[in-house]
Amino acid sequence: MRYLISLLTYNEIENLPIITKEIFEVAPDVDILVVDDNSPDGTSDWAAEQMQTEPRLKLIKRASKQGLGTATLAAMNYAIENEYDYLINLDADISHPPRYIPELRKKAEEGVDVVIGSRYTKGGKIEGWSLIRRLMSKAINFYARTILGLKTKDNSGSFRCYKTDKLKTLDHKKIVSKGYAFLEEVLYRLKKQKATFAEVPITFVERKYGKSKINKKEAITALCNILYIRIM
Ligand SMILES: Nc1nc2c(ncn2[C@@H]2O[C@H](COP(=O)(O)OP(=O)(O)O)[C@@H](O)[C@H]2O)c(=O)[nH]1
Ligand SMILES: [Mg+2]
Repeated sequence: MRYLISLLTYNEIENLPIITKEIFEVAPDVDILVVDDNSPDGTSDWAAEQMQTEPRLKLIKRASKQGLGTATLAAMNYAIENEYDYLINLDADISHPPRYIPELRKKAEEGVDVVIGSRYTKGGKIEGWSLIRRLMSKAINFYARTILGLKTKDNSGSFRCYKTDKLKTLDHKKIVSKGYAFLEEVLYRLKKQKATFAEVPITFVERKYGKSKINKKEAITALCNILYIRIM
């Protein structure tokens, strides 16, 4: 089975070298695709230089910051065009420990279309979040589950393994979310395509280096998008 691991990056220069090394340690047979939005900190320069000696590393460099949703779509298209069997996405900030990759793969190869590395299934944990951040994340998940009718517990995290054949059934023109709501929207659209889902517990660790890219405006846009997806 051919696996593509995607890492979406915007200013992740401290994290990218560490996470790529950790991924290749637990999964030496995969390729890693970095989708970088012209990070001012030179994240893509690091990737471009590494690629000269590391053929498993691939790079899509986009002209400007265009959002997590469109970056994920770029990775999905790359996986389809280059005939990978599965696409696994992790946040590049090392919040999603690569040691769980083998468990996601195992579950996927049992025949599940979408395997979620989940903070909210039994055994899942979060390290380094304040009470308020936990409550906000829980509230967003409750909101998305209620509005979109999702049965899965962690719908706002991006640590997932998708079967590429299932991704081919998505109509990209229908996807409205450019930013963070993409995570919920893609589950909703895959559910409509009769995809099967499973959750594998993970311990999420808040980033040590760099800054989160979500801000108030992005968060509000995401909430509005979720509602819009349901009523349109
Ligand atoms: N290419 C790209 N990556 C992004 C964008 N927004 C966020 N990311 C990346 O997506 C991942 C998750 O973002 P992060 O800021 O950690 O969000 P949080 O974990 O919800 O606080 C990180 O690897 C970011 O660098 C974007 O607009 N473009
Ligand atoms: Mg993060």
